[in-house]
Amino acid sequence: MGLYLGLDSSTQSLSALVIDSDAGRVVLQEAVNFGQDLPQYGSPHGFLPNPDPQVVHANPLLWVAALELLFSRLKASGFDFSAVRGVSGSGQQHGSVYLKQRVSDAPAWSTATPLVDQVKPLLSRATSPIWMDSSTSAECAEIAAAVGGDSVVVSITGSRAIERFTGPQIRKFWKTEPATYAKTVEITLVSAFIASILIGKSAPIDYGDGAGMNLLDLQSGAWSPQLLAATAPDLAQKLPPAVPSETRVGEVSPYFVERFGFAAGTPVLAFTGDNPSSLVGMGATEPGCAVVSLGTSDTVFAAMREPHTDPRGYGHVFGNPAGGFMCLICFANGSLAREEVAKRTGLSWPAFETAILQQTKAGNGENSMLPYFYPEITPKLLESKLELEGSAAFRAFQEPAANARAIVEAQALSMQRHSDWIGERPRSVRVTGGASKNRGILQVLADVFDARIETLAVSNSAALGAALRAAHAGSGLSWAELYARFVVADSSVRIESSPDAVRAYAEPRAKFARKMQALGV
Ligand code: XUL
Repeated sequence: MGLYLGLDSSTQSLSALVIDSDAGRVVLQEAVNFGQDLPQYGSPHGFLPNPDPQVVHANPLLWVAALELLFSRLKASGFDFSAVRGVSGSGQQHGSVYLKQRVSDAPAWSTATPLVDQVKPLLSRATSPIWMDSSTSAECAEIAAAVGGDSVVVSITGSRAIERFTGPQIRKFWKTEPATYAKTVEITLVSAFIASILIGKSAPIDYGDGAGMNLLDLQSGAWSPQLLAATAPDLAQKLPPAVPSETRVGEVSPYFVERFGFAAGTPVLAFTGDNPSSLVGMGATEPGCAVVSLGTSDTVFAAMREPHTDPRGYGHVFGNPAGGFMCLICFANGSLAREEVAKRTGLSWPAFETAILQQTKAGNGENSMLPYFYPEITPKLLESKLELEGSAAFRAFQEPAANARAIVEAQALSMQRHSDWIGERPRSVRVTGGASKNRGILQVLADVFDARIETLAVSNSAALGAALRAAHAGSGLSWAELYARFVVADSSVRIESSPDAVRAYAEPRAKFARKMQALGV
């Protein structure tokens, strides 16, 4: 039996998924929800409330506590950790953790004390800026200016200098807290931080996640001296090395062997970002397959043979964990915006689906929405921008069905517009993430993209991707063999576009484009 464990530390939860690579079976799935299961961290959605909507930080100890809780639950349920042949994982991208002692230089984890208490003294900074933070516009401009403009940043790193990316966040930290920056000996990503906890050593950063820092030279695979210098002093010494995603970074530390019963020497493969991991979990590591992920953030991504970049400047190029590159566009107003509409209209989630499928029509009559309840990444809006156009009741969120359709249509139109630079129009789109269970949303995506929609039997594609990566490294099975066993379409979901609905979106699409132009984005 070849069991492989995949972990995904996302914005709101930490999940585990175990596969049996020989039997082609998902053996278990379990998750810890940060807000519900660890309320003592005061982070109902996984991050710390802040009066400034542009500043979004999380407590990195919450992620450590979640790991310990998740493993305790698995052990209590009778799971035999000693059967695990390899582990990998993924994390929300861009978020950074600041240490005044490297994990490699810290005492070995002791089973006599909770892990959180042993990690706390290593932190130089109590909080971690995460991907939702948009407070670094000044630093982005400074970095771009220092290297000769945004086009230079794009040509080296695959993205413009972007607010949530780690480099601009590090620069802001250096500018605002220079003494603490000087004391910091290691700056790592969420993914590599969790890997470090697991192996009890400082884990390297993989190309998939490392490309979301505005620091990695995509062609050489090394930190770019130009961007390091433009970001903050002595940064080269503070970053772990960047490595290919298939690197074995260590083995599960004795702490986890003793406490949970892992076999000594269980290998750990480099962790990566949640989106690169999902690319694997969706079986989309070869070009030609577009993926829409509907989570806290919505993302659109696809594998790329050669890196090419978004002329509007919103899209990114990251490392593809199976080799080569992937492109990604990220929308911050994902599920939190959908939930906000559900809250304001009093619609339950099933009613939200019925509203779209049965009570409203493609194009939504005279009703439309600019759907930015929060600052947005794509298009870049540093402040919320919520505009409703239509009947008075609709504008007051008192036409629940039309309000539900409006947010979903606006999000789909935005995804389509902002992914047009990827290339060919996709004939089929694979959809994943919590909201991919909502057939109303899937139908709108089918009609806006004029594409067939597929969902997969396993919806946690990031955790599945992590387990598949561990299995690819450990089992000798090829990607094709693993995909044939685990990337299985959900045969109950067959959603095709409807020609009438496709036609009905011509005018809303043009109107959405006009709104974007009016905003200058
Ligand atoms: C991608 C991004 C988000 C986070 C969320 O660039 O910022 O999708 O990875 O987990």
